[in-house]
Amino acid sequence: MSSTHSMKCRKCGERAVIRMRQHRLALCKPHYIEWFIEQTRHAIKKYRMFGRGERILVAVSGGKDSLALWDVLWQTGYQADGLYMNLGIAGEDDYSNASERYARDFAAERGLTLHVVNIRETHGSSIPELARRSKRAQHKPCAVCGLSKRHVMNRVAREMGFDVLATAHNLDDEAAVLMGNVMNWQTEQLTRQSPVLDAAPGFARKVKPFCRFYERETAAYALLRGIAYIEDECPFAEGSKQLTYKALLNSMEEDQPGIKLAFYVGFLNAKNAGAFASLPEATSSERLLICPGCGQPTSSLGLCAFCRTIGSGF
Ligand code: Q46
Ligand code: ZN
Ligand code: ZN
Repeated sequence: MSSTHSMKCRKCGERAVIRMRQHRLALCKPHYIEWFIEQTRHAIKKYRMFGRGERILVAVSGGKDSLALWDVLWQTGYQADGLYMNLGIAGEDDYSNASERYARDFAAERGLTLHVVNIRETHGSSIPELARRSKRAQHKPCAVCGLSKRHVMNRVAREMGFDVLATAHNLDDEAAVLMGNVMNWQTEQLTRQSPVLDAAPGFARKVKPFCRFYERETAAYALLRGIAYIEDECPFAEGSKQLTYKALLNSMEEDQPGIKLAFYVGFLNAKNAGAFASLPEATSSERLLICPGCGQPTSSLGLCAFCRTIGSGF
């Protein structure tokens, strides 16, 4: 971590391994790990994400954020299984298979249960193949990928009786999505962007316990805990709008430490105070329409976006 050699841990005075300008806080390794876990617990309570008795399914990609999240939940004694979705993305480094190995090794080392869904084995086609066949997404599989991941997560959580679906979106992710929603005035998405999303009956609630962590903080946690994770990004992430927004927010953060957190938390507070309450789409839960193709909740009449794009035979 940068410029920490002379920094001392605020708690014990030992050498600090990380300095967080946005929190005016420097910490040594054990106190950083302690702080990180405590902050996660705080977010879980503050946003009423889940309780001790609930069964949690963590979506793991083999990357640092999701493995860090699973690690924290495991350490804090929550009942959390993992779900790895092999999307069949090859790239130079055999991206999907390589990341699956990281997820499997992580689970095996800790004696945790990992559920694996291989999209091609289960459904006959990989994500890039599905995208090639769909009219909308021939060049960029991300739209098809997002729809498919959501669909599979919902299905597995429902079939296996999980109460909660946890994803490891961090503050950088959430702030970039927020910026995209604001730039395009996507009011429906704005009303639905939340650390907790209640679901239709029979489906799992969606939660993001890391939504207030800077990406740098989750990376530091993974590193300090010695978690082995895939460092490559999905080859299709390159050139995405999300990355553009992330870069913009990071350059603002350079000048104004804390601006990213203020942007996101300010939005949540405004929403909480009813700033979006008059919008027709305002709801904290998914709509109760059910897709006749797959039986999952949808906001449209008739087939859901997934079934319309991929076909209900998927
Ligand atoms: S995995 Fe899928 Fe992402 Fe890769 S194809 Fe795009 S959406 S970039 S999070
Ligand atoms: Zn310390
Ligand atoms: Zn459907």
